[in-house]
Order: sequence, then C-alpha cells, then structure tokens
Amino acid sequence: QQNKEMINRGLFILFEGVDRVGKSTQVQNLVKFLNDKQLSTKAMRFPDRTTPIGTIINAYLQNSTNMDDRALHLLFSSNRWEAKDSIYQALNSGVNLVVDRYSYSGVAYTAAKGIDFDWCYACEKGLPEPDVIIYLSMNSEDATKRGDFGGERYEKLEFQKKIKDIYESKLMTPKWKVVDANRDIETISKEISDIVNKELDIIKNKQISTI
Ligand code: DGP
Ligand code: NA
Ligand code: NA
Repeated sequence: QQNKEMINRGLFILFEGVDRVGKSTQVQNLVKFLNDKQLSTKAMRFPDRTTPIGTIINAYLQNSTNMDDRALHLLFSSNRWEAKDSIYQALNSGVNLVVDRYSYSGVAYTAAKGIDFDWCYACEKGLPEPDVIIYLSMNSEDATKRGDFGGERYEKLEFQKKIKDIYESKLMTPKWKVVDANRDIETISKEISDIVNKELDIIKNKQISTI
C-alpha cells in the first residue's frame, strides 16, 4: 500500500464564451502547456458531433434540419450526459480535461431564444462541475467580424448579443475568470496558463462537485 503512488485527480477546466472569441485555439494552447509540464491533459468539446446525438445536433447547426427549441435543448444536454462517465473516468485517473463549452453554453444559447432560464438550467443539474471556468470576453461587433463568422445557425449579431448578456448577467459568478479575448493569442494564452497554474495546487485535492 505504502509504495503505491497516490494519484491526484485531474482538473476540469472549462472555456466558455460566445462564438468566434477564440476558445478552440486557447483550448489547444492550454492542453499543450499542461502536457509540456508533464501533466497528462486531454481536450474535450461540446457539442460532441461524433455521437449519434451529436450527428443530429450537427445537422441542426448546419441548417439542414429544423427542430423544436426545447427538443434541441434536451439533445444538447443529453450530449453532455452521455459524456459524464468518461469525464469522471478521466478526472479520477489523474487526467486534466480542458473543455470547449459545456452546460453554460447550453443555458445561454437556449435562454437567448426566450425559453425559461430555470427550465434550461434544470437539465444540467447533477453533471460534474468544472473546477475552473475561463470566460473569453469580447465585444459582439468585433467577434462577428472575425473570419468564418456567419457559417452556422447561431452566428447572427443580434443573437450573439443576447447570448453574451445571459452569460454576463445571469450565469457568471465570482468564480469565473474573465479574460479579455481582444488581444493577441500569446498574451491571452499566457494569462490563462498563469490562472491555471495557480488553481492546480488549490484544487487538486478537492472532491469533484456537481452542477
Ligand atoms: P462550437 O462547436 O463551439 O462552434 O459550437 C457550435 C454552436 O452550438 C455554437 O454556436 C454554440 C452552440 N451551442 C453549444 N452548446 C450548446 C447548447 O448546449 N445548446 C445550444 N442551444 N447551443 C449550443
Ligand atoms: Na461556432
Ligand atoms: Na453542447
């Protein structure tokens, strides 16, 4: 027993924000930063378009199908629930997860359609809760001017403003780390790795909570 090494659980680090603020790039950079420090780390993203549920979500996002807003919301939520076991498995085996969108995207995007906030939130209750939430913040006009904006369903300026408002007025808690995304990639990555470095020691022995 004594010579068995104690495994610290992995950290659940989440990136949130509206479309085109640079989440995916920052996820990649943080995964690399942590792996370079010999901390085993994996990237994960939601929606996971590779599962059967994800295939339906993908068709909706690419405008090839329509769906009732609540039915769609439940599919996005299911797409997270179906990943729950693999999230726990990774964290409990000491692997850090850097996740691109999660429950807060779910609530923000559906509530922005005018659907009751609490109803949206209820579907997420019981999912593993992120340890660190990094919110990439940017002016909606600037984000919508970025390359490739407009290709998918939700990429309309007025809608993006509503989503941003729900994130910032209803979802954000003092625990969220707000990072100004309107700077060069390296500056943002450095700020994020500093944040995560600090959290690594604080969080590693805490139990995983649920939303
Ligand atoms: P991304 O692959 O990060 O570009 O996400 C795809 C789009 O889907 C993006 O516009 C955000 C949106 N989205 C992500 N998660 C959810 C969710 O749970 N519910 C809804 N309605 N939209 C979501
Ligand atoms: Na997108
Ligand atoms: Na999702």
